[in-house]
Amino acid sequence: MYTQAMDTLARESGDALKPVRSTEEKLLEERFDARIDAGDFIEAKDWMPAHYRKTLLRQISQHAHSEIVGMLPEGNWVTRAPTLKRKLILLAKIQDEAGHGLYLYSAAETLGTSRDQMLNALHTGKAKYSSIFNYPTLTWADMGTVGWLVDGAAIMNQVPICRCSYAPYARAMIRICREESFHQRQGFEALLTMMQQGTEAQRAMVQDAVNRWWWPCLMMFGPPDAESPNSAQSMRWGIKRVSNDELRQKFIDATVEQAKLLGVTLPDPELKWNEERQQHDHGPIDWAEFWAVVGGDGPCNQERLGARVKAWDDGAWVREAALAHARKHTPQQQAA
Ligand code: FAQ
Repeated sequence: MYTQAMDTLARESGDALKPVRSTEEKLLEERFDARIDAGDFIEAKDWMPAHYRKTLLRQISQHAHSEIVGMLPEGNWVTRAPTLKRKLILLAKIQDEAGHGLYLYSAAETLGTSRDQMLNALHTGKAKYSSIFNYPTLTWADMGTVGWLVDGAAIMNQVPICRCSYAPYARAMIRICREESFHQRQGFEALLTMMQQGTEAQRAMVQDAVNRWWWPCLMMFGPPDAESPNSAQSMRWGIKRVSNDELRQKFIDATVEQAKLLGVTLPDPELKWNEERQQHDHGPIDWAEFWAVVGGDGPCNQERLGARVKAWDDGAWVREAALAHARKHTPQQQAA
């Protein structure tokens, strides 16, 4: 399910493998490409190439997994929020993220896979989720920084997906982006409060959190365009509208100004405005760290996956009870 392999392959010259397609399929694909070129949205019941379906399933399910794994680093702080107001905001944010996971799993289900299959892929380590959630949240300032930077990066990436060619995904993203916007603002506001009304120690805590989250946030956008195997086809199909590097650059340019307002320093000595490009230059990103985290070797990968698997196992009785309840209320049962 998560590979990009085509189902029907024929060996041609040398070792190259090419999909076998009937004339009818070729026609359908031409019609599909024309719809994409015309900017049409594709609905669940429309014909679509198998590879388009697989690419969407991969991206939407990874996105759904990211939302529910993303609840864990924040859940860590619910019992330690400094005031009742902050605790309520944090709880609401975490609940929103559960909701985003549900919209996204529902959108992925329209492509013909079950939620159980997707969750099984997550629990067995076959499916990915965003690298960012494999970093620890060490202090209360991390909660503000996750809101400001992680949600900020998420919005930058997700706004263009509101125009994704697959309509159920695009519709889910519209609501998600509205809520992410609130998440980003509450994070910025929490940090601003600490920077403007806090003690010297609290300001240092904010700077330390920004130092730890900055580079992993830049990695959230994915590998550089030249090393992104999925980008070209996803852009062709209108699944992705803006490239990894372009989104990363837009995020940097927007965040530099916000950092000035906050009074924090972004931890990159090479970050500077380039008058000619009208964009900021930045220092090199440690892609070896990114791939290690994506490959399962980040600071919290085992803890995060372990927590998800435990939640699934501990919830078995709830699922069984819900099924038993649903069976009791089926029309056949009521008639008996
Ligand atoms: N982490 O060829 P590309 C959030 C993988 S939600 C892990 O460029 P693509 C809300 C990629 O899957 C955050 N893996 O791939 C929140 C591929 O592997 P595959 C999640 C990554 O798909 C906030 C390989 O590298 N957002 O934060 C990452 O064209 C706060 C090659 O990469 C989304 O999922 C990564 N960062 O572009 C919640 C948005 N980057 O699958 C709680 C939707 C790349 O071939 C608290 N997704 N990889 O084995 C996307 O826009 C795209 O999927 C990209 C990757 C841009 C993430």
